[in-house]
Amino acid sequence: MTTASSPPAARRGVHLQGRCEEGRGALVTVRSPIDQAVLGCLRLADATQCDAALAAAQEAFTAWRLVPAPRRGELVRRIGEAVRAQKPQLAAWITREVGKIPAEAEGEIQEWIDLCDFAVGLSRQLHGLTIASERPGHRMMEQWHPLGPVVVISAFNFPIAVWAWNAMLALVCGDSVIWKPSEKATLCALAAQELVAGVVATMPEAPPGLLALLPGERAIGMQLAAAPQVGLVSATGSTSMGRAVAVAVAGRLGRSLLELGGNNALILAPSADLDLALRAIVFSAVGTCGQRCTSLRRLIVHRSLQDTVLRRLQAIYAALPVGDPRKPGILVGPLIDAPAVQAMARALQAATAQGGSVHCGGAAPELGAGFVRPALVSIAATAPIVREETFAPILYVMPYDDLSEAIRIHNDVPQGLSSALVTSDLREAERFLGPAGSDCGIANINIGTSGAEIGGAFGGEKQTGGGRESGSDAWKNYMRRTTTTVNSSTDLPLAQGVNFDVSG
Ligand code: UN1
Repeated sequence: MTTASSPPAARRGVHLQGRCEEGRGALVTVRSPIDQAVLGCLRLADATQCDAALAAAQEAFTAWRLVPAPRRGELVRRIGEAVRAQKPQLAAWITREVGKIPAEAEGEIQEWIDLCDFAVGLSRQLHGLTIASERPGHRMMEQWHPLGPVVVISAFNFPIAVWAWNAMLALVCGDSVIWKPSEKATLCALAAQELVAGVVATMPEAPPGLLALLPGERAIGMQLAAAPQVGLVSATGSTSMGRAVAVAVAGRLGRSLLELGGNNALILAPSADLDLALRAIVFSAVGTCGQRCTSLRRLIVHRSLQDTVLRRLQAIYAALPVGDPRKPGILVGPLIDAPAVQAMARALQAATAQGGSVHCGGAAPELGAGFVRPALVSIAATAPIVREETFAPILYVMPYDDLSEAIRIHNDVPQGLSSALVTSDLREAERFLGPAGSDCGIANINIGTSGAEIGGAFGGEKQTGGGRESGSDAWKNYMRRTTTTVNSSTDLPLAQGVNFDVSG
């Protein structure tokens, strides 16, 4: 366990190349998915350390909530400066530990920087409303107050950005944060934690325990989710993980914010600009080796375009530079681990068994154990496999004849994160964006499904979990609202005209 307040001697344990003995749980060895090189080893936190972090976060919260919000923003401003200065080093950790190409790893750190800028502005805009009262001499208003310690459970695929979306907002909102990163991306978390710990040390108002890191196994996540003093549990990852967290939080009537699986589709209409569409499709389908929640998994293509699009996609896929992401020009790095490679193989087998044709793609052991080539699969929209999210670069291609059918196919999956329509037809675009169109939290026109900016609310419906993180009014998740009525008159009129006269 590390907290921002850890004495320097303890923080020295957070050495990324070597062993970190600070935890008291299991000792894990971290290997790079690129070449299985050992990057370091660290001890995970145990249950006692989890309890200690919870107590420290509660204490930190009671102090931090009283620091004026713009001063809280000052801490985030300083964090943003430090992240700018260390962007290449942080991005390099993402490349080494989860295999992202440098451009995407730097993009992830840029999301942290952007979120800092957003949160600093927000620290002077945590606005409530004033509301007209029906009673003379009365005034109504809403206020937003800090909520409590926030637990962030993050996934390996955005090992820093998704924590940052949550943590930077939580900080300006007056909350303390405990971060349980993915077991597959602990070193990225240690690098980010070391940075914020250094910044917290520059600000006397920032209390010990304000930002804690608890690398741990599933049991630690569940212990955090069940803790009654936690104001919000924000969890990103698989639907099964999210369901377990949601049940634990609901069991104590707590608040959760879930960003879970996606099964994102793009509808390619006859009027589409095909060159633009192909670039959008390929970036969304193969970027991050298909391991974004927003990755494009289903291409619903108008039947008149199907042959041309498949031919052009096959040519692009055949030339895709797959390999060691540290080499120049590579666009697709490895999958995170061997189980991910096996899951991709299983999905391709299922697709074939269900009548699909695999045009290209699959394991590429000649490049290294974790490498795969992105797959293109022609398949019927009714095949059960297309309803599942496989965290790998598989693009299922299916035809449609009219837009109503395309939207029906589009929405006929359990998940509801991101969606796109490529069209030059305004009427089609507005139908897709309207109430009977895409049922996802993100609906795009003439761009792909992935690569959202931080300014919008990020998240989705159905099994994606319903949460919204990052921009827009997502900050309200991290605060509690009070509705207040102030009576400055000498009378006590009751609302709704109720008479309730008492004598005496
Ligand atoms: C995720 O995969 O959990 O929109 C987050 C995107 C990124 C964030 C993805 N900005 O693809």
